[in-house]
Amino acid sequence: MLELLTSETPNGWKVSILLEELGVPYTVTPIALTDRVQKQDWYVALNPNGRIPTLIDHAAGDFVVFESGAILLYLAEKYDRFIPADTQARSQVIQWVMWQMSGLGPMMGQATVFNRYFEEKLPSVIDRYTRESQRLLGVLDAQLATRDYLVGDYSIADIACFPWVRGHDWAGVEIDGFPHLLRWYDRIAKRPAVQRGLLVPEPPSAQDMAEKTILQGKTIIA
Ligand SMILES: N[C@@H](CCC(=O)N[C@@H](CS)C(=O)NCC(=O)O)C(=O)O
Repeated sequence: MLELLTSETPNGWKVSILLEELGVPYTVTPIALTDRVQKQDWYVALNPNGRIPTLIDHAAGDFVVFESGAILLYLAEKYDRFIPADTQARSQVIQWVMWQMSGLGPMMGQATVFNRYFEEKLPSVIDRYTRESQRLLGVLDAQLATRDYLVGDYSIADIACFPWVRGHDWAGVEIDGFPHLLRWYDRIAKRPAVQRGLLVPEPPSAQDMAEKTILQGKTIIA
């Protein structure tokens, strides 16, 4: 059995969406980021970075995977799905996963922190992260101008990027000027497995959300 330790954030949803797409059984252990459970010793022993998500493959000797991109690759390779077999096409998918992990995720994460959580509003910092996020969304838009998905068929490249694009509003980044990206977004948002994955773990109550925004300046999404 697979166990996903996660929270309701883009990096967590990448993995729950893939698990739902795969249709394999898994259990969910919710990690309350605002209670800093991700910094507790037992969790850091699994995930040295002290962040979500973490996957444990109990059927493979309790094998642990941290880093959402590595988890996507592990699952795609384990089940041989959502990643092409051809070496070059596979490389292209991995390139976009790397791009998301090193660019889109961190920049949108920082845009979220400085637009949303930081009490002090720092115009040059906000400008930097908002513009860089917008530039990266433009890269996606250009790639999608001539294709339905980032590389060939729907793959872990799309799954990696989707939750971050979805979070653009919360991050304070506009996507109206990106028609190809919007079409891709709508196409993926319609998938039943994606809709199920976005409900893992159970969405927080309105009160939890209010408490979240009180934690200004704390990196709960990055
Ligand atoms: N590169 C990591 C980033 C993980 C990450 O930043 N997770 C955030 C939620 S999206 C988190 O756990 N934040 C809590 C914290 O920073 O303590 C990955 O992709 O797994």
